[in-house]
Amino acid sequence: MASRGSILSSLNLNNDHNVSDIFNKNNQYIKIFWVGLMDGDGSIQVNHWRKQSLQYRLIIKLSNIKSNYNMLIKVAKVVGGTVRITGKGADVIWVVNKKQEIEEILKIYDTYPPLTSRKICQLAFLKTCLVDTSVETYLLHRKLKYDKQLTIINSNFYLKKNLPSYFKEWLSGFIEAEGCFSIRKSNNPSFSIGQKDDFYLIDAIKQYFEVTNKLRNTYGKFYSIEIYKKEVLLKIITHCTNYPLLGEKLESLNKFNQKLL
Ligand SMILES: [Ca+2]
Repeated sequence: MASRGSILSSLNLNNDHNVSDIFNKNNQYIKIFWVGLMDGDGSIQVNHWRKQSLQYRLIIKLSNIKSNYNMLIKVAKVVGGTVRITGKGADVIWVVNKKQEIEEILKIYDTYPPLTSRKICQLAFLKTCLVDTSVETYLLHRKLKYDKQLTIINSNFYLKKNLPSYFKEWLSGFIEAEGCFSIRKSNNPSFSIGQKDDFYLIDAIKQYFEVTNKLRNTYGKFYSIEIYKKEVLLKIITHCTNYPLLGEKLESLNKFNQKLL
C-alpha cells in the first residue's frame, strides 16, 4: 500500500495540469451547451434605432427560478454577456448588446455552428448587418432573413447520418431548452422533444437515442417524438448525466429519475 506521503506528492505533481484541464473542458462544454440552448430558447436580433443606426442583441429569456438564474450566470462567466431579472421578477434574461462583445461571442459559432434552421438564418442576417451597418441594407435583408430556411432544412435532411462532432454537448443544451420530462400522475413517465420546421433535428435525436416510434407531425410543421419505453428513457438519463443539464430541466430530470427507478 502506498504511504500517505507518496499519494500526496503524486497528486501535487499532476494537480496544476489536471485543474486547468478540467477547467478548459468545462468551459468548452458550457460553450457548446450554450449553442444548443440558444438554438432552442435564444434569439439573435438586429434592430434599428430611429432608422439611424443598428442595434445588435443576443438574448435568452427563461422563467426566473434559481436553477435557471444559476445556469445563465455560468454561461455569462464563460461566454460573456450579463444576466438580469426582468418582467417584474418573472423572467431571467441573459443578454449581450455591445457590438464588440457580440463579435467575440460569435467566434464560438465559427467552431460550433447553430443547428436549427431558424438560428442559422438569424446568425447569417446578424453577420451581414455587422459588416454592412447601413440601415438601408438592414431593411432590405430583413425581408429576406428566412428566405434560405427551406434550403437549409432540405440540405440537412440526412444530418443523422453525419452528426457533428459536438452533437452530444449541443443536445444537452437543446434538451435544456426544448425537452420535457413528464411525470404526470395519471400517465407513465415520458420524455418528449420537438421543433418547428426542423424535421432533420428531431430525426437525428430519434436516431441518436435509438428511438423506434414514429416521428410525430402533430400540427402544422411541428415535429416531435414522445418516448415511454423505459430502456430508451434510461439512455436519455445516462446522456444527461454524462452531459449534464444545468437549469430547470436538471431539476425536472432529477424528479423524473426518482419516479422511474
Ligand atoms: Ca423552451
